[in-house]
Amino acid sequence: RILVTGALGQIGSELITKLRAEYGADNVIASDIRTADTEAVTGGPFEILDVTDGAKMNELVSKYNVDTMMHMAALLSAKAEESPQLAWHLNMGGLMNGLETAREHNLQFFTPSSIGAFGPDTPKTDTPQDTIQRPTTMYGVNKVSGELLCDYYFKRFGVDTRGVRFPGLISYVTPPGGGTTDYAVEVYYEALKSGSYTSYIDKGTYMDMMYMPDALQAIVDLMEADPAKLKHRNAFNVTAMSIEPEMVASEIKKHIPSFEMNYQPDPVRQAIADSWPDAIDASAAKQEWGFKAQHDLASMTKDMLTKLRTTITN
Ligand code: VAH
Repeated sequence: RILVTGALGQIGSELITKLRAEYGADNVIASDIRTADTEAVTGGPFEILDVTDGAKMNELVSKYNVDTMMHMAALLSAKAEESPQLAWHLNMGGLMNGLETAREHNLQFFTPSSIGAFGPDTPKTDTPQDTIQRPTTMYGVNKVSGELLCDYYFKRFGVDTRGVRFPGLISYVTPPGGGTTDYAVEVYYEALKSGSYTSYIDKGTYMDMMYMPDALQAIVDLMEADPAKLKHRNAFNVTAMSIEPEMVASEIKKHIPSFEMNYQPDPVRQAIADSWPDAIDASAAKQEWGFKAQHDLASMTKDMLTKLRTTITN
């Protein structure tokens, strides 16, 4: 049985649907600090859980006889920059509780890291799996600390911790809440709603991205991978495309020729984006557990616009 924290979040809400389809609704326990009328809450077991409450987390693992935890609850990069103290408390406190619970109950453990774990001193292109990680954001500091802590729990206590460094994730289901890569999601909504979008990230700013279905598949594949083949654990570089706003705009124009993209960079998020790599190298993930992304910018754009068209007009 799998316990998912942050089940109403950007990744969690879709991860729940995928896991329930794959392993059975009753075997996936969704949890979040709040409740909502969504599939995560209504489609199977759901519990209110504030991840900074380690005792409650522990109780839930016993109650449902959980053997795997997917710890998704976190504050994203831009939000973390607004409230660095809260970010440390939630991102690190929650992770520590997750790892301690995993140690006590011998759980398999997944938590996502991010391209935010890199910083301005990291090689910008072909960013290697093992490289300099000196991020300049609170989110990045949390992610590097989290990677180290997860590796520590594996080496010291034998907890089966696994993770990926996600790039910006794009989806038509749950909007992200306060990340730096959110422009690449918002642009599709605005293209359909108003025919134009003003990007807070400047043209020419390259970042890695991935379509949500590929991200969810990566989680499942990594968790099912043969541990004997894993040389790395926390966390694997994964990416599907390295893109900048103009590329997204011209891809959208193929479907909506009148679409207009404007720019009004937001200094905070632009600085965060500038400190991250342009294009990371995912070869370790490919070699060690067969990572593969199905979608590129063209197929993702087509699918996003088709799917959003039905949600927005309904
Ligand atoms: C953020 N989408 O912008 C997240 C992510 C790749 C960055 O971790 O905060």
